[in-house]
Amino acid sequence: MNELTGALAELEEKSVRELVQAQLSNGKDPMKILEDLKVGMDIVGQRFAEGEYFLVELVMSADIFNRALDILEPKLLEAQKGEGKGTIVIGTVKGDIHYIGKNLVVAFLKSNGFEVHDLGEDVAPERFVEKLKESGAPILALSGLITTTHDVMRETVEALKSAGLRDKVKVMIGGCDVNQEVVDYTGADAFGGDAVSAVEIAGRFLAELG
Ligand code: B12
Repeated sequence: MNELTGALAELEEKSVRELVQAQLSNGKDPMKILEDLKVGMDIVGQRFAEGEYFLVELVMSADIFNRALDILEPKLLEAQKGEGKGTIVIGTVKGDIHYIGKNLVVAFLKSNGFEVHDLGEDVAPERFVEKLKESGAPILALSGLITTTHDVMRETVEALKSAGLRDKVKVMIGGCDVNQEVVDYTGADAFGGDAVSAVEIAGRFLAELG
């Protein structure tokens, strides 16, 4: 575990901020810094699952990560200046309030030129359908960090079918424990592991839709 990952795992806010500043000043790739922070969050999650950390530590980790992101985000987005032309509806699905990763995906998509309708967290399938109809967006992006959200993602894809939208809208999913098996289970079209892949998938979807 490197120093930055360790500082986040130990919830040392001041060290995290100082390390991020110092590493940026030394020219370290902001994407690598983000990866180290993400690994730190995964360790916090593991410690929570093992009973070493409690909800208060999860909340603290989110706060520390967000503060680090305030420093990092402008640099991260500098490298993300694409010409995406499509419209995307995104949200964290019903029953889930995790938004840090989803917000990063939103920032990367916007920075790459996509028009993004972010419905926030705990979003019901009907709300996604409503926004897709209203905006005419050809892409839906669903985020979910808890495993119970896989069922909700599936319900959301079903709701698209019932609304007659499934052949007009491509669906990508992402979050914790999301893989091809979950794509198959939910009926989505693709999954992405990070914000960069969300941008790549969106571009691919648009090309496929013609
Ligand atoms: C911080 C945190 C919280 C914070 C969230 C703050 C907030 N509002 O966002 C708080 C304290 C609120 C929280 C609450 C809970 N949490 Co929590 N949390 C975490 C933690 C530690 C980090 C999540 C995070 O922000 N990571 C950093 C971001 C940058 O990464 P990310 O979210 O994965 O996003 C990236 C990718 O996944 C991807 N991505 C994300 N979305 C999408 C979408 C698309 C379309 C694409 C392509 C890509 C993509 O791109 C992002 C950028 O790289 C995780 C541990 C973990 N391993 O993730 C647990 C974790 C997700 N939480 C967990 C749990 C259990 C809970 C609670 C149920 C705890 C409780 N008993 O109340 C509640 C859930 C309440 C609810 N109904 O949602 C579990 C879930 C277990 C499971 N598999 O079901 C985890 C995995 C911890 C664990 N190991 O036990 N949590």
